[in-house]
Amino acid sequence: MDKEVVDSVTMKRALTRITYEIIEQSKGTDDLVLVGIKTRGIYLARRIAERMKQLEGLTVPVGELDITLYRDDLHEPGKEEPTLNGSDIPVSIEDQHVILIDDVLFTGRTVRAAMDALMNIGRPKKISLAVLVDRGHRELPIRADFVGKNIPTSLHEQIKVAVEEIDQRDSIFIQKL
Ligand code: 3GP
Ligand code: 5GP
Ligand code: MG
Repeated sequence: MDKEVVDSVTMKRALTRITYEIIEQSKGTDDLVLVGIKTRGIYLARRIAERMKQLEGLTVPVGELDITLYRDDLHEPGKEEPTLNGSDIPVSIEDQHVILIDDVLFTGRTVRAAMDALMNIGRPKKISLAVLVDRGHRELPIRADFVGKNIPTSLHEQIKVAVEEIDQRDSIFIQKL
């Protein structure tokens, strides 16, 4: 059974807060590059960039990374590593401050793969991480700099993130497996 834990208004508010936090904590935004991770992280990255424009008139480039998990046991931490499927980053990340953006942070393996991919493309001066949901259960020493919602979960649960762009609504659910 699904339980909605974050509604549309709360989700938009969390994204606005993350946007303000990024602006506040970045000393100037000239060197910022937002990079969304595969499906939903990409939409979140685009939204944060839009908010930056609306709120402060800032223009920040947005790129995309497609990191795919080979494992089909999506719900159990597997041993296999996520691999890079493709990337589209429109600007040089050399000496830039890259903010990786994803919907859910779980084991941290996707983010580790994303950092590897970035390092192969260039040498950012800094990489930060923004996630809409931190569901816990890290298997690597990785933490997010900007978090929309901390949602403690059991391994028998799954977080469902819906975004308007592809799911026709904004909301976050917990689903028991
Ligand atoms: P996303 O591409 O929008 O992030 O991982 C592929 C998709 O499966 C993800 O969509 C994610 O939302 C969904 N998913 C749901 N539960 C899990 C999970 O436990 N692990 C992984 N890797 N993905 C999950
Ligand atoms: P990690 O690599 O940290 O284990 O998982 C992060 C990636 O897997 C994210 O891109 C996220 O989409 C997906 N993921 C892991 N757990 C969940 C979950 O419970 N819900 C959703 N929606 N995605 C998850
Ligand atoms: Mg994701």
